[in-house]
Amino acid sequence: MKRKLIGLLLCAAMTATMLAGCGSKEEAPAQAPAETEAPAGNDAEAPETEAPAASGDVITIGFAQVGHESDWRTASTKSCQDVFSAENGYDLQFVDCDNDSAVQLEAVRGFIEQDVDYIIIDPIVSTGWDTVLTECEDAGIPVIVIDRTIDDSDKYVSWVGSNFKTEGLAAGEWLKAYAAEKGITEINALVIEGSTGASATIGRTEGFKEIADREGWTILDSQSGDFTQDGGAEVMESYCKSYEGKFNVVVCQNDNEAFGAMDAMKQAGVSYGVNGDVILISFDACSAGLEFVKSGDINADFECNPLAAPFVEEVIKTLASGGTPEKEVYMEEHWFVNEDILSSIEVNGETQNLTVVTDEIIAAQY
Ligand code: GZL
Repeated sequence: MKRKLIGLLLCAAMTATMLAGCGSKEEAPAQAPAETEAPAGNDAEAPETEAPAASGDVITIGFAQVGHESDWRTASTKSCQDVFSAENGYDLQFVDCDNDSAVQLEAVRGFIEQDVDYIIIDPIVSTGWDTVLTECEDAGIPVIVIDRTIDDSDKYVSWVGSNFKTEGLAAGEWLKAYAAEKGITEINALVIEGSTGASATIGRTEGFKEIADREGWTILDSQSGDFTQDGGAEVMESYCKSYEGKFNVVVCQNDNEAFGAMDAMKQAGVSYGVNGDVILISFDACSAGLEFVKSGDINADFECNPLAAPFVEEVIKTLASGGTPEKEVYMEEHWFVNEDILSSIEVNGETQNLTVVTDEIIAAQY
């Protein structure tokens, strides 16, 4: 009976969402659920509300997570484990897919077999999803996507995450404004990309390249460091040999790659950061990354908020009460810098503030 009811609610929600989705391209960052004030920094705490299991039934959730490759990923996993806990009335079936897409598809099929109530997916790559999402739909199990996007199917109820292209555009617009302030007229950049095929990689690469092309900058090379510290170190070591003395900007698509890149540049005798020869840009803005921004080793860090679980629970509560959740829920994010020489940048015609990193912000970050 429960499956049937959820199946009916899901069909109603999908139909209503598809109708509502047409033309609604508005993208307003999600505020922390009404019951909570997001504390300084960006830790949106789980809302103090009654979980949908108030009826006494335990809600089973299957969560197919990308892996354990970065600080960001650790925070994302913890966010879900904290919200979908036994004391909150959930049974969370968690699978760490270790960056392996085949394992991730198998995990989702396993959740269907287990007949869970909801499935959460953070898709390792953005394609190859329609078949398994159709199987979830046929089984009447609502799917909620977090973080990275699925680009070849819309058979899911909601997606909660970030606009990765906006993050890339913001990094480019900041670099343009920063270079002007510093009297830097020529940009020769090296990019360390995230995991190949991940929407976070695609979006950040696309956004930064759009500004680079507009400003006539040179991107000397762009290779994947797979969002890991080892990957960042390996690529940067190779870059220091191949492009010795030719680059003045390094863009790492997450903090862990930046940690590796710093080690490699140090080894190669290349100075970086606010007082160095190379401007270092990063993404994610985890606490460890912001420590390096505050020390001046990283010039700017573009946040990608991993704390999606409170917003996912809102989607589940809406569904459980027969409502139609938003198809897209954007997380609130900040652009962090070391120096206060710029207060804001223009991204897509919108003024976006820059935040100088403080100890309080670091303490409140993830
Ligand atoms: C982005 C997320 C990325 C992070 C990395 O939303 O998918 O994957 O930027 C993580 O740290 O590995």
